[in-house]
Amino acid sequence: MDARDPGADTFAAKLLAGDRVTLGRAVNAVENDDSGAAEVLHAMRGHLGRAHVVGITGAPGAGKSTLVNSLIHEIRKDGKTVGVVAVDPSSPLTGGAILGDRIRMSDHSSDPDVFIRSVASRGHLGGLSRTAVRVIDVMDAAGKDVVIAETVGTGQSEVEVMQAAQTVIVVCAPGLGDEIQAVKAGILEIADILVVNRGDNPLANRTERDLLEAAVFTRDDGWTVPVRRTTATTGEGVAALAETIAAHHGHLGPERLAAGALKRSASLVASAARELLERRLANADGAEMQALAEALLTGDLDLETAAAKALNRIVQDT
Ligand SMILES: Nc1nc2c(ncn2[C@@H]2O[C@H](COP(=O)(O)OP(=O)(O)O)[C@@H](O)[C@H]2O)c(=O)[nH]1
Ligand SMILES: [Mg+2]
Repeated sequence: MDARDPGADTFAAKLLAGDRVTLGRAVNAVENDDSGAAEVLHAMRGHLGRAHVVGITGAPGAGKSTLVNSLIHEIRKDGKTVGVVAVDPSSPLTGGAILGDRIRMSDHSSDPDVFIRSVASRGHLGGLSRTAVRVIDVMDAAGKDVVIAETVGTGQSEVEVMQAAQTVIVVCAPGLGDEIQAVKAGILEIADILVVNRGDNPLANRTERDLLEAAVFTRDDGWTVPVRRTTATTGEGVAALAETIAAHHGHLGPERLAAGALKRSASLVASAARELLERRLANADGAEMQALAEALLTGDLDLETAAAKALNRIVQDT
């Protein structure tokens, strides 16, 4: 950017231009929900919804991080830029698994067009999924063409992160014995693409067959969920997977891609509204709140009515 451009040096301009240091700072601000977060959200306005958001989920040890590392190679061959958000709810303090993720994706640590960030459960007041989705948003606004979110496919927060993805990949691995459990748990239902990783394992054929029998179906929108086999450690099958991801992107088309971005935008609005409400509640008129509390105690009001009245009050105060 031209140094004489008055906007060139601003935080927002640097973020939107994909400046690495600024992107790192923006992600920190969003993660810590500190005073800089509002500036980041403001800067992102009008710049969301360009990235293809790809979710990768599956049991621990299935090879997701290794697969992401291989996938980045393929995506970079097309000249596209990549952001990765690795979500780990299981490592609150030590960050052991997170460290592992970083090592497995370390091929790309010197590539300026690849930005990788791990999000652990430590210290996220607003919830892990909200933080992760916001980090996805920041990477999108910073111009990453593809944003990959890796989660361990179990808890509610991971499901929420996958809902923010436009293409969901469920990774299974032979020998973990969880394919059928995954079907039962409904996790395969969210898959747009199924992957049998550890393709070098002798049991991979069997897993592939099981999945083809248990899980392949054609969606209402005409997409037949494919099963791809990969060996993440060698990269075998990963080019075909990258093509399948691109094919799903093409299948979605602009309207449904936009709908995915709209969903993330809606989640931003909802969480901002929740924060606003809590702040207002904390600052609400003491006497009025006390009157409602007394009415509840005496039985003049039931709890729901009292809450509705409190809500009305703080909304009127705008
Ligand atoms: N043999 C083999 N090992 C793999 C493959 N993919 C991953 N691994 C290994 O499996 C372990 C767990 O991989 P990781 O990517 O951390 O799994 P994640 O927990 O799903 O992210 C690591 O030691 C990887 O090197 C594969 O395709 N074949
Ligand atoms: Mg991992």
